[in-house]
Amino acid sequence: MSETSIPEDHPRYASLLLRETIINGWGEKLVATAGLIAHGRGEAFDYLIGEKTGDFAGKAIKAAACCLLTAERPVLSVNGNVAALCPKELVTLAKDTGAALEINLFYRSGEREEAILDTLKRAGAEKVLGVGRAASATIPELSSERRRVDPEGILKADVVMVPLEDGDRTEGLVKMGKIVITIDLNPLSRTSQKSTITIVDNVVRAMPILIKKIRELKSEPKEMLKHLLASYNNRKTLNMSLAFIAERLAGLAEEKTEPDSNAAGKKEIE
Ligand code: PTJ
Repeated sequence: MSETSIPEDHPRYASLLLRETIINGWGEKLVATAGLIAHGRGEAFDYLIGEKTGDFAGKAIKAAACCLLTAERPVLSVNGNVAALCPKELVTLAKDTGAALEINLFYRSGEREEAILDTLKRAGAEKVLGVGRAASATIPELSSERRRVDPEGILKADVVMVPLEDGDRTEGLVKMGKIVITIDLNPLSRTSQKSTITIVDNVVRAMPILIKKIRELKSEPKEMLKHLLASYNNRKTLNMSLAFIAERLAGLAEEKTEPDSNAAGKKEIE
């Protein structure tokens, strides 16, 4: 499917490779056409945070690990982009936490459901909820296809992880009394703002760190994990991410005005 091969010495190799993964996912019908646009938006925000996992994301990842480890019925909601970018990590996370995997799509079609199901199975998933008629329950107040959920999964869940999501359902789930964890590069998105725990990071960087954190904390007493979770403040974390971006950009703008950053001997253009 890929139209070009990316040379390994390209300065943007990692980012371009990820873009190819999304394009290939679109070719295989996993990713919605709008998923390509969503990815581009993510790339822009990744530039702003310096394409690295910040401390703000680290704090949210720790809270998410505590939350998933103490949940009674956790569910990982899977859309096209996340299925294309990190299917193996989704399956590992589900196995390590006992969470169910449920396909939930904004642009739902039988063809996409099947393609995502196939990808998850190839990545080692044994059971996947939300496929076909199984998505027979409804999230109140939602009119999009996202309203269709599995009565055995998201409907009954106490904690739902919705990586790379659109805002409506996050609000709907929170109104239903559920704890919502998201991974979203845009700290200003409605999903980021409305979620209980927001990991402002690229899903491909955050997922392996989350898995590692869960393995680290797994043997800790549940009471201790609940205590850690209670001390977490998502507003503070979101503010940290915004302050980080603002300071980083201010620093970069400063660099450009250093006199020695001009070519030697050239006069600055007024
Ligand atoms: O597969 P479907 O049908 O369920 O549709 C999935 C998409 C992503 C198309 C749908 O949920 C959508 O339209 O989402 P939005 O409203 O575009 O929001 C996606 C959010 O994810 C944006 O805030 C992006 O900045 C962010 N994002 C994009 N790529 C990444 C990301 N966040 C983390 N990691 C990424 N790789």
